[in-house]
Amino acid sequence: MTLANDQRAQLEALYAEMAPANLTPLWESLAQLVRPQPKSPAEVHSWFYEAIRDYLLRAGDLISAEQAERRVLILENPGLSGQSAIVPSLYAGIQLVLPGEIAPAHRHAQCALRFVLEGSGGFTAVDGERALMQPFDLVLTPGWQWHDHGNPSDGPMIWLDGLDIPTVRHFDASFAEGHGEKAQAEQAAAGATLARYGRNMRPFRGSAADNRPAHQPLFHYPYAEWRPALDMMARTAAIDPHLGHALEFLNPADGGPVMPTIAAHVRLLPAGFETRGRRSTDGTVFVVVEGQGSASIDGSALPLRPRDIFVVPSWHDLRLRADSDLVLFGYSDRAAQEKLNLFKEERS
Ligand code: GTQ
Repeated sequence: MTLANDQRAQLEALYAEMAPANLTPLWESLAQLVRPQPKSPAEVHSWFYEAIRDYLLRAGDLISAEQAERRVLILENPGLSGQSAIVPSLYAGIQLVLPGEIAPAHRHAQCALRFVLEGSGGFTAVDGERALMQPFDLVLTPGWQWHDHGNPSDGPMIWLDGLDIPTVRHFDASFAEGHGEKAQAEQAAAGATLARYGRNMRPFRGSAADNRPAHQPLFHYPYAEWRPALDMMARTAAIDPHLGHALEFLNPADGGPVMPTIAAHVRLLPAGFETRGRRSTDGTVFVVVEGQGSASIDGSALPLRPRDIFVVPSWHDLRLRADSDLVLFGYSDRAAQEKLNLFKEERS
């Protein structure tokens, strides 16, 4: 906006007068508010697993899981300092549960996923049913379901927590409560829901209406099942030049994303493969599961090594290169964006 000096001076005086009345002029900020395309305040960033692990284990010497309620180091985007957010809509943290510990039962409006990075035999119990966690399993805690975490194994359990905390904060819709009991009483045998809903089947009770699950019944997506599925896909399907061999985790109740706000997927890029560029409006958090390679994001390169975590905010061109077979897990706010008719992608 070009303004004559005296016009600018008079306008500034007017703004100063109206400020105590909590009024501001749109024309000074319109171009920032209604942008021609996304320009995220979040930055591309990566975290090295070994560095996080070190700090987390040191925290483990100083505070118990029970004292902390959740002993987690937040992965805070350097462009969103103080906001406990990895992209504007999503949170990521790394949680530690040491042998013998319990992270007490609670529930909250926020949806959560866990992606296991280290340890075997710990569990997340959701509404009284345990999911026994193995490396690279995906475990969900949909909103308002009781959950506690425990670790009867003899090594540390470490996983990535992905939640929609900033989205819930944005809508001023946070509710949470403690359970009262540290750990929930067992309501169902471990693996009961996985057996009923995790194999593309559902309990048969007669009519289709009676068979249809009412909500998201499945909360455990084991590595032992998704990893061979990716391999089989790589042997039998044409590769997507922009995504590699990619599989989305589904809510078996409706075939949609795993939770109302969060979508999650895995992908396999065979050694030597390089994706073409793609950008999308869903800020995405990635975990490297296996292999070595690199990501090129708007032209700058990030090395990729197992268990490192990196974030690609909205509308950044992403290209991936696999030096060895490269397997990635990713979650994003696409589930929310699609409901709001906001999601867009562009492939080059
Ligand atoms: O495990 O319930 O990283 O409530 C942040 C908030 C984990 C959890 C987090 C939570 C949890």
